[in-house]
Amino acid sequence: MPAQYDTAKPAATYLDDYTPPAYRVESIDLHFALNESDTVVTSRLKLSAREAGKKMPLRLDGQGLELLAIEIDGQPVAASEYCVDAESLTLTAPPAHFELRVLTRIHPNRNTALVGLYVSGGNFCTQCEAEGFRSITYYPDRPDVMAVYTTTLDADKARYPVLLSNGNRIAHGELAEGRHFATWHDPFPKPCYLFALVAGDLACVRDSFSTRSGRQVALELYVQHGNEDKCSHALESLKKAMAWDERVYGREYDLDSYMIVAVDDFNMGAMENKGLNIFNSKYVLARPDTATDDDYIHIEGVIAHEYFHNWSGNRVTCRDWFQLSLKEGFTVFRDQQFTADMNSAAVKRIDDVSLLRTRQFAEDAGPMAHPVRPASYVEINNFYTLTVYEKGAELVRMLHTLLGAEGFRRGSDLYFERHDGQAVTTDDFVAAMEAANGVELAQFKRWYSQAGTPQLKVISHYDNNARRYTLEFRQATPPTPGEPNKQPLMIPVAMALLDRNGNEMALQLEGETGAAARQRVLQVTQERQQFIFTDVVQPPVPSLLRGFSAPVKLQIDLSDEQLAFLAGHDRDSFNRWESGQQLAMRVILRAIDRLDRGDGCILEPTLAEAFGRTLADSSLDRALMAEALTLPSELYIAEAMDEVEPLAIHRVRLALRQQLAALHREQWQHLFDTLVDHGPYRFDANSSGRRRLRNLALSYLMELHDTSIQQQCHELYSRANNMTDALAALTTLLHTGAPQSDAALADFYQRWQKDVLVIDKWFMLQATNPQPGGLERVQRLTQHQDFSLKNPNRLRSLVATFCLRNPSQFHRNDGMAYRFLGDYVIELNALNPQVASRLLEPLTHWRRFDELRQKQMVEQLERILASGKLSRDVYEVASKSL
Ligand code: B3K
Ligand code: ZN
Repeated sequence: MPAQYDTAKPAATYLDDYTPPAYRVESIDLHFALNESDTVVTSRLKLSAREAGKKMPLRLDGQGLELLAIEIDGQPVAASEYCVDAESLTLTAPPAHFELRVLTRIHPNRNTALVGLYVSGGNFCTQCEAEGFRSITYYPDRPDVMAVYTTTLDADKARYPVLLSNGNRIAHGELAEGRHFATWHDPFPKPCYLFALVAGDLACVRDSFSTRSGRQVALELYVQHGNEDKCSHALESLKKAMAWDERVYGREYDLDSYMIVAVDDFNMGAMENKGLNIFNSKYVLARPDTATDDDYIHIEGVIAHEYFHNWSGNRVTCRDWFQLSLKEGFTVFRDQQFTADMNSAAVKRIDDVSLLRTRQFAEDAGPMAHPVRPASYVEINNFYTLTVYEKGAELVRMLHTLLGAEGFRRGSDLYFERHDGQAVTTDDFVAAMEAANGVELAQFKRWYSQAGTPQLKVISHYDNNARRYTLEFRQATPPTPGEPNKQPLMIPVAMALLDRNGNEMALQLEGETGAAARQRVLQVTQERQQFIFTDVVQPPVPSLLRGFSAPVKLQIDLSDEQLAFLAGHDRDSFNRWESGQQLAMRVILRAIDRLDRGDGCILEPTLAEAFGRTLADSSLDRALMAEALTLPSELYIAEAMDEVEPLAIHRVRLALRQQLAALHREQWQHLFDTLVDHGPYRFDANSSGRRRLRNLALSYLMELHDTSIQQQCHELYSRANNMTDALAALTTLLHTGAPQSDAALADFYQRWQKDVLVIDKWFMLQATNPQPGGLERVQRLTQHQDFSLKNPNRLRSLVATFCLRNPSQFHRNDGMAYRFLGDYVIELNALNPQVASRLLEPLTHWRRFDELRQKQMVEQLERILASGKLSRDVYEVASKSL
């Protein structure tokens, strides 16, 4: 059982309290006698005091462990020499060098929190990050204690033929009573959060990779029997990632084998345990008929992310959990670069920025706002956030922008060289960037310690006579919990000025000499700052924050016409897309304002024409065209409103889609008819871009509720040879309330009921259905035989998806959906605190809504807090939200 807390407040941990560990662990030798109900863990630690001559107590973390025996250098420890409580074992006065042997018993089959050692699908697996190792054995469970591991697994041979742990297998053999064993040794010292073991009956799909220095690495992918034909994409992605890291970062793999195990019950996406990654099967398994193009992209990205951690995370790790972004922000940046290189760079950037602006900006404006390097936490698992991951990646990207690709590479080389085998801080990372480039980044570092999204306001002025153009920047970061006053940040603004034909003008800053560039990066460092461009021969249209060069909210005084001009002309694909989105956003917000006046027409001519031009532009990349023709999401529109009106947002966005569908009906139909691919499914940028645009066209057409289009859509569903098309067709049938939808939904279930990942999609597409009666449908689905609270994927695909991705149904007027969410948080709190606390997120944003909704949401938060024994995870989020 996870630790539970009564009304007594669990304590916070502070960055400022950091002290180095009192003891070093030279090596750890583990033995697991594996049984589902009772597993006995024997650990032998070689310990030495860090400061010789200074007698210090040794505190080991441990949770939910039954202590069976404890010995120092072969002698039992007297009861007076140690003490045990619910969270630790302390040796009061141990020797300076000694061997500690501890025997504990745990119960993997009762582990519903999926932290530590647990059972999934009849197999044993582990999840130790951040603090799961303490549920396996007593140990200094902190990342700055790095040790060499030797691990022996001992299990029933028939049930668990495969026995895996980190590193290289050094011994194996038979034991009495049908058992067998395997011993693994990992030569690289590592923190315990990277420990892993797997025991089970699994199929192994093999491949190999030869490194640039000529070493052969065995690649092994372990999956449930029957899934062997869904492994090739993951293995190909892994090989691409290994080659890419050699090429772009000069990083080579270091062990003889790289293993990945796919499990169905997993709290998050995947885990980078040294040499033995454990993955949510969702990010491994793919076959054209079971996985969509998005799944293919995500699998490639997550496989690469975990692989990249081998250097950014494992070889160089974090000193403490406040430094989490050291490995996560950097590794997300690396996986973003990789995905951009493998696919469409522009689409990748658009997707990442959309995620950041809808979810991270909301986090940064809410009660859980925290800096990329937080200063305190109650439960570290609550800090695996969009801020630490996505905003953290933006900070690394800004360094890349400021230093240039080569300077950044010099910095990363120095970082890896200086800190290989160490546990370090984000300051160390920036220091390596500074030292390698001879620059000073003191002000830049504020990005790590200051929470909140800066607002960057720009006022432009053109002086016709003097031919001068002025950009005045004003930056301000709104207060966040515990941080009332904010300092100015260093904001890199990539920019160009466009002339009336859309050409980039030469940029000459006042007082500067030398060749004039056509794109440059301005460094905004003060609260108010002016940049004056000279010899500007005509009034320009500014293209600012190109590629989204800083995670800020840009506000600029452009007219609708100027936005439309940029949407048609900007050479920076991100800004081109962005200008169209801003234009659509203005139209939507104006229509929401007018809603009470019953004005049915939402579409304004500037937007209608901009859409028309995009639709007619055959030179545009298909995937980018699809991005440009997609209206801002309901979540992003909500971000732009002072008081969020989810029902109005949905109504207006839908009406706008209907009007765009009707106005451009012929073009949509033309796209649908001509983008059809007849051959077998191929996953590449071109074919997936075509599918994306074609399915988008279909979804617009379906808003017209025309029977012949509905038939075409149903036909696409029935005949599709791939999941991308089948799912897109089924989703739009259902979400537009087409008469074929019930039958198609039933057909889909019949066809895929044995494939859990596809059935997750079946739950998900119903959870996002915006048709009236959403809550009732979801409640009925919770009674479905395939729904389970214990499987995080299933729970997320129905309950979390409904609450987060179906805003108009979730925020219904009577508040019943909030109560529904409250019920699940309370129930899950006891089973799986990590998943429960994440589920809570939509309620934390209550301050953004009208008074009635605020009251209803607060009621649920209070009910959760009063519901009895709360996990630290849920307690922290619920209490900070009020
Ligand atoms: N490092 C893991 C996340 C662990 C989350 C623990 N609550 C996966 C990743 O970011 O690669
Ligand atoms: Zn990661």
